Amino acid sequence: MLTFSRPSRRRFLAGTAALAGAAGLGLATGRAPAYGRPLAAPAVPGTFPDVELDLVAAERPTALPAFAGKELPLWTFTPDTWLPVVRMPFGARLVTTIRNALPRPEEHASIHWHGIRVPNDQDGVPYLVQPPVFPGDGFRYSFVPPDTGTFFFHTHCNTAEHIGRGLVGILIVEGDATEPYDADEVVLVRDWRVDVEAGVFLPFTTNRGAGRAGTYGPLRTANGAVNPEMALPAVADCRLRIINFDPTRPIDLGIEGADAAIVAIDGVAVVPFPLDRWIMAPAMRIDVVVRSPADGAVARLVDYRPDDPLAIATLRGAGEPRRTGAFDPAPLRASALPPPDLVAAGTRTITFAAAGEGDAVPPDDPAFGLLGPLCLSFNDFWTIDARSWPGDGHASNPPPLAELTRGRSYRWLLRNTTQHLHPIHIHGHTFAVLGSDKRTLPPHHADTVLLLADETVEVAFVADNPGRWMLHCHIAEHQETGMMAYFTVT
Ligand SMILES: [Cu+2]
Repeated sequence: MLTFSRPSRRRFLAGTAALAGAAGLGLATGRAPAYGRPLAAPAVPGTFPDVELDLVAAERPTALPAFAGKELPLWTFTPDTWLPVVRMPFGARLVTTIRNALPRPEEHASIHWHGIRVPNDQDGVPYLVQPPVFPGDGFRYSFVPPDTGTFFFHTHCNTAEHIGRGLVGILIVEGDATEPYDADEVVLVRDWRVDVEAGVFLPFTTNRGAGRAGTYGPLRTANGAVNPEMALPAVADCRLRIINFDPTRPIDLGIEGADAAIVAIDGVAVVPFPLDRWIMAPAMRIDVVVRSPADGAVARLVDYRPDDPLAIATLRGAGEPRRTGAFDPAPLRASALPPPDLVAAGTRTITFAAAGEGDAVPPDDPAFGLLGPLCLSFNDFWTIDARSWPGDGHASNPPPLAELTRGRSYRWLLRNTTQHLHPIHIHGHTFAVLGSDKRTLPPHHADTVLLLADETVEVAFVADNPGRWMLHCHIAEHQETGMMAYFTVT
């Protein structure tokens, strides 16, 4: 059995001095980067032919490597692979047709382009911005992604089951590299709610899980395999696009046996800093540059969150060394996100809480059918500003959480009063993360901001994208049991 040392948490804890020195609202920000090179100028979109993407959401029995030879009824977007990875040049238009061939009547499926600042009618949230796409029907999306980076797409209803059955694709908008890396790989980390012996899915959601941290899967994988070995060129600077696409489980990611730097968070470039440990809750991404091991040697991506740290994937070097000299990862191109005006910004605290007094503690009975085919949830365990999303999925929209003025900046204090963590995802915009009252965070942007237990994180953004936009927890069971809201920009 593998054992791992535990790197220090020092880098992530906000000490008294850091808090005392922080500006503004007294939140801790900033961390000195360990590598010298600054971000390059933003990428300039080029002129390219349209990128055509044809998706058919359907049930396709699939024997992933992790399933020990058993086929399970995955739901996927393409017949070729359970995990389509679309790479497109910056400036091209993505034209997607989706046909819904899911096997259950009323199981609708539109596509949300997570992290991409699309026009509102392309955002894929059923009822809020487009009609639901029922089995037998289709829909066409057409937009030019305005940013480079690592994104993904998925449906936006009954997501605990849709994600649980595998329905996801990766979208990479290229053009952010300043010099070529020696490799560029996707590492999608997730559980499966699978009984491997029996070759069956376990219930995708339970009341007990939905009212607490969520229902974890017992089968932990990267790219569909348990601790897969990934071959990388030896002694090379390799880009890994690491995506947590679990419905529920956060990981505390680190690396053993190699130098590695975080170069982007949620697709947005950051000045490279060492990957020590980085907590990634569902939907969060980091782009990492790792100096791969020598020929035949290995390094490991590790989740330090369990009591016994777990190897997520093994990186094996192969061939002649590609690099010499000290590790100094090439930075990416800076984002062109609009900088919020922090002085003129409208400010507000938004509170994420459990419904009722104290923590949400539902009955312990197993809950098959907690969610119905219309993304119905019959339980309200969680609230945003004291209000649960109504218990009928997206079908009847409550009043908006906030009505924002187009072009204005906003500073939000996202306050978690619960003992569980919540990754809060914003649609149509990207947050500048200003600081936390619990941790020292590097300056960065994110479309999915992690709130630890009892943590408050300050974010800011320019409300420059008109429409109706979701703000919700990306733990699928929390989203579906109340922790979901929307705001308007007009
Ligand atoms: Cu949550």
